[in-house]
Amino acid sequence: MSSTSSLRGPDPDRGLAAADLAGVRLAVENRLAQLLAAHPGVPPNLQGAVRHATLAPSKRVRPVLLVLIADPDPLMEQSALDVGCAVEMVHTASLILDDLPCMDDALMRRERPTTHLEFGQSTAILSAIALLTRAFGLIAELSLVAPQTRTRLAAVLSQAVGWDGLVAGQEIDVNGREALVGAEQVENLNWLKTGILFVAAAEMGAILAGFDEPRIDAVRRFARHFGLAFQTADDLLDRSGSAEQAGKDVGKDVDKATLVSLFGASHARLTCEEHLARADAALGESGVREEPVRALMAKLFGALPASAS
Ligand code: GRG
Repeated sequence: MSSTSSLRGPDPDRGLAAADLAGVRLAVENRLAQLLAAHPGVPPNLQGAVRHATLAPSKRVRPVLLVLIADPDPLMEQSALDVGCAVEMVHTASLILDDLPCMDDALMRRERPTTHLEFGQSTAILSAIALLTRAFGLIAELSLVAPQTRTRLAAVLSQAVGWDGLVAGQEIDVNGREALVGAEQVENLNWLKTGILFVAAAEMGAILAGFDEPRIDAVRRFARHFGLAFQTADDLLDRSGSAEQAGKDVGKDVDKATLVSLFGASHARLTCEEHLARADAALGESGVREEPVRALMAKLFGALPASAS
């Protein structure tokens, strides 16, 4: 792999955690760009749409989390990065589909016009299918990972995306929001739309790291609370942030049932903080190297949008 793939930070003087976080994120960006480089046989419009959606500015939370938990030795760096990129491809596919006129009808995503606005709806849908398919191909092709581990990774990702996972969350979001009445139902939607892919990413990192079941269970609990906090913060941003700050349309959820619209921003903020505290406790139990993961959480939640009600 190229020298840009090093997981060590570019500036060791900035301290190990900060350096690791920056280094992992850079390595993910570089690997994604390599994986989506020009390829014979791919129609230019389709390639353009895939690159437009995937290589746009993103926090890369899921792959970074996966690689931090996998904490790979130099031999396993590329495998961990590829699994992280597979999760990022699935996430990007979900964003492309979510933005379509028949779903959220969004104009801006990742600081760019949405993929269907730039490339048309048919190419946008096809680019999502291409990303989703490539994600599982990447996992199948991990030559340094044992076949049974590859199968396990693919199963974890497939279960997170499928008709009782991410897809179920989207179905409820698009066609069943009116029926959501209480906090429990809204949190279940947050779990399906966001938490489930966070847990899959974290679990895949733990599998690569060779954790035993109790540690994997702690990693799952950590990522579940992390993901629920993340979705709640996203809802707060939708309510009180700006499009520039978010890099995407805001105010899309004002008429939808969210913790913010049902119970107010102060309550949502409190819920977010509770999830973060629980995530932190589970992280401690998991035996994962805590410093870089805490640095990631601080980066994401350090500036939670102020209460708006
Ligand atoms: C078949 C992959 C697939 C999906 C079908 C469309 C769909 C089902 C699901 C959409 C789920 C969705 C859009 C959830 C929102 C999750 C969320 C919080 C997105 C924003 O994530 P960030 O902030 O975005 O990590 P960046 O741009 O930083 O990556």
